[in-house]
Amino acid sequence: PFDPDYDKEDYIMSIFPEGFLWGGATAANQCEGAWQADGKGLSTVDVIPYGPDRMPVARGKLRMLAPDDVHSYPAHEAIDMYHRYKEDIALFAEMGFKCYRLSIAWTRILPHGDDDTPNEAGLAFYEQVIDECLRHGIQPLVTICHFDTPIDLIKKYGGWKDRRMIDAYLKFCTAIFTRFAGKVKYWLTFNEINMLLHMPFMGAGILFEEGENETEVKYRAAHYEIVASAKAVQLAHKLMPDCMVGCMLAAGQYYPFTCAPEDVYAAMEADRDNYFFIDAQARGSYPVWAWKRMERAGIRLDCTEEDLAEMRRGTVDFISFSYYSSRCTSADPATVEKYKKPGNAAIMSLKNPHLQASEWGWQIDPIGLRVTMNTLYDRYQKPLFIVENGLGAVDKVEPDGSIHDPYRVDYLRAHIREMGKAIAEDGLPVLGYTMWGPIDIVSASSGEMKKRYGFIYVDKDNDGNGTLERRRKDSFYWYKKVIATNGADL
Ligand code: BGP
Repeated sequence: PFDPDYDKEDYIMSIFPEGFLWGGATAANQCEGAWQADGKGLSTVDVIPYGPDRMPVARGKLRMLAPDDVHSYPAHEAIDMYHRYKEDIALFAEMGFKCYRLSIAWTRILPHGDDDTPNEAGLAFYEQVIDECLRHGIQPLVTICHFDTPIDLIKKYGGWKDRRMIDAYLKFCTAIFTRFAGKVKYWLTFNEINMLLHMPFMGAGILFEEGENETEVKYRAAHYEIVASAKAVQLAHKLMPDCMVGCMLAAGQYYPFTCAPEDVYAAMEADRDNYFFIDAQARGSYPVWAWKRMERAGIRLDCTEEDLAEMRRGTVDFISFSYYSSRCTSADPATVEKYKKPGNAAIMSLKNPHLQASEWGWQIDPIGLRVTMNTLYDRYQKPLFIVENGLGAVDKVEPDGSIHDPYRVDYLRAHIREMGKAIAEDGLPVLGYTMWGPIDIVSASSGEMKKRYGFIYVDKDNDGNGTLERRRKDSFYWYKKVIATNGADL
């Protein structure tokens, strides 16, 4: 399935370190299904509908809170990994995975978000999944919160608008750290914490009230998540001495649309919107320009001296991030108007005329991954972990059942090559690479099954039809070879 003319002389000694954590990443709400099984409570992602209302709800512009608001739709059952995780993890093991990034659904553990007694069925489920990984020699990398704030905490506190979320989050952390100590070595506190700015409801359970200063609401919530992250890091190190805890950013360097100084400054400022969160989590304080920005915007954080002390004490051990593409911006309104991307991309970016795009308009820039890695390392001087990278595409099942996805191999090969250069030529310390969506799962932004990322095809369409049967795509065998040669044979 890969290029038969591949010149074996290109074989180079692997440039990836021994023990490099090759694998794949999913999120509970996008793969498990069983969205109300065994005591699980409702969370934000359960009430974000499929179709045209999806993004307005994700952005907190449209309310969808009560269960009877929620019309069951295909994404709810996802790919039923709740019952099929043994088969799926065995397929990951067949590819040779060293690491599997999964998230723990908050409301499987604390159905109401801050229950005093955890839901044993939820703990038991994730214990089975984690044990299955370990049985196959696969390191679990657990995302504590992946876009699934409990609905009952939105009703009780207004989600992350309220400081009391910090204690609820730490209750959740205590339950899972206590149960999985010694089994899970790698943890992430919040998935794509910066998405809170762009999709406040999906990212932090925020619903705006009439007349609220939306920017102030978002930055106050960001502060509470940052303090919660710092306290979780300290708690993790206390309960699981040999663990490593990372932050997680939706990354992608901003390029200036031209070399005009105004564009260069605009790109720097746009990057800072997102680095704001990681500066706080990795350095343990807000950069001076962040205070000046908030002052100018009339934003008052609810930030105490104790909060700042917690932030200093609770800095992360590594920087993890998702990378799908670089971004682009301009200071010129006419340029923005002309090149602004259509559709519902969560993070603003102009169309870069030098790049091709996927069917969903996500532009493809492998060199941008190397640029982003170097920027992140220069800024934080901590090990990196790429925990999402992949290509969403429409795959076709041939009459003989085979699925040829050279476009996915091309995308991943090009990005792994650039990651390799960042390691071998730039010398960056990188812990691992868990590409996004090793198995077809529900798209977060579109709620579709049609946007497939996987090495493993799942027979289910946007309308929920299908047998859920799993099939190996050509890329399955390619990635197996990549891992077997520790990245030497791409
Ligand atoms: C990131 C999320 C993942 C995943 C990924 C792919 O923002 O962390 O959950 O969804 O995007 O995006 P999509 O699923 O929208 O194609």
